[in-house]
Amino acid sequence: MFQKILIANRGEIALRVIRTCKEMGIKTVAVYSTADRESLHVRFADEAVCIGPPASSQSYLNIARIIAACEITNADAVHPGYGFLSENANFSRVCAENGIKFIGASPEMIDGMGDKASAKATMIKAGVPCIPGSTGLLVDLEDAKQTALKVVYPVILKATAGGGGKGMRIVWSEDKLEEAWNSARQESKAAFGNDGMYMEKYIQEPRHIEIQIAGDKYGNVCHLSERDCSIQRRHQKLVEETPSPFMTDRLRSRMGKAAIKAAKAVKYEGVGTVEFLVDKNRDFYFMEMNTRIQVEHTITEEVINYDLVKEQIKLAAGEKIVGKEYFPTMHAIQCRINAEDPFNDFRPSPGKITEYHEPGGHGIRIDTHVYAGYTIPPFYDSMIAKLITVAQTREEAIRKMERALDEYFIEGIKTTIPFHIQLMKNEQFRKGDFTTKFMETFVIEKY
Ligand code: MV4
Repeated sequence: MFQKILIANRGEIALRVIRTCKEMGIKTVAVYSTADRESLHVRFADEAVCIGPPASSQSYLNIARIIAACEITNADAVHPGYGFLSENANFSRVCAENGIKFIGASPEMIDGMGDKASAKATMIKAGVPCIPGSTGLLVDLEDAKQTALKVVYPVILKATAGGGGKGMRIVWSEDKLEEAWNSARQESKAAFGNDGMYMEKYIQEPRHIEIQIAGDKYGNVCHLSERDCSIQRRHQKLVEETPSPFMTDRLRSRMGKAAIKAAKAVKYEGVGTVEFLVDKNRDFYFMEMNTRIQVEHTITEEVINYDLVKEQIKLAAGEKIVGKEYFPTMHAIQCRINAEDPFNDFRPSPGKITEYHEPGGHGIRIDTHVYAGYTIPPFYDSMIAKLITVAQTREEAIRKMERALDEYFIEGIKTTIPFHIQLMKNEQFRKGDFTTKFMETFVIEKY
């Protein structure tokens, strides 16, 4: 097992990883930018190294400084959390070259899954259901036209280097194709330095359901059930839950098998997520594979009663999966509490938290790095806390969430708590009747 892990991240996830390391008897090193001196991850780690000024590019994304911090502290592994360098093939490679275990995917895996068209080709070959579309990259506009005629409109153009909806265009008819083709390529080139595009049939009102997987270096893979992440806005997830209200035993079994097939096809090691789109007929399609611990891993932990970060560290150290099947009987929901103004187009609202009171009691979990007197810096992600409820049924988990949101007081800044309070009361949400389009029509009442 590792002696000392450096956490190449900040905020709640840095704290989350430190907590598990402590429980495992592993020493921890925090790294921080000058904007994060007062952050809890700095205080709770055994050691802390300042790695630069506030800008992420000069601190949390600065590979040379993070490797130097590993060397001066003698850390033998790095946990990258999510975001930042967690899916950076170059960082994974540099860690390996310096004899530091990267607790995440290999450079080859990150590159292979990061290129969406080639990831899809791999999955088609492995027999994982994928959305009908182009075979690999589109050569030119003419190729796009011909492909669209076969796929049948509406179609969607996607950037092969994409993610988070960048370089993506829905095209409803041929007369709109040229403009979409040009603007998607331009956007993709600017964002990723790569304008490779592929095409798919556009699935109109899908749900986003993902399967948590874990694989060991001996080729064993298991799945740990699903998470429904359909409630999102501009590709930012707002609420996640498990089980999905749309799930059936049969669908879970089919999606679980497909996720395991996907992971085995690439010899996946560690914890990961296979994302699927699920249409109204419960047909499902591979979208992408995430090679990191995700923000929403918490709800899976609550229903399977297992520490996924601990599992991740053990798998990275070469331990074997104890072949288990999970049959979750509980329901968990997570609300992402962001420092944003929900009455003002979710505009970021950094600043000082003057008063802070968090809910407690049975079935409530809060993962956060904030406290009364803490100042949220304007340089990073606006998520400041994750509020998770777990109960026997979805109905109870929602009621518990309403109760917890009512008890949650964060003063001095705007937060998304009022939005979540309204969402929990929404009839469609309560019925579990939602798709990825839900937020396009959800109206937040101002008060
Ligand atoms: C799609 C789609 C419909 N049809 N592909 C959005 C992000 C990127 N990873 C894939 N995305 C989508 N791909 C086809 N063929 C709809 C989306 C999509 C979406 C997917 C998951 C969660 C939220 C979403 C919001 C808008 C669009």
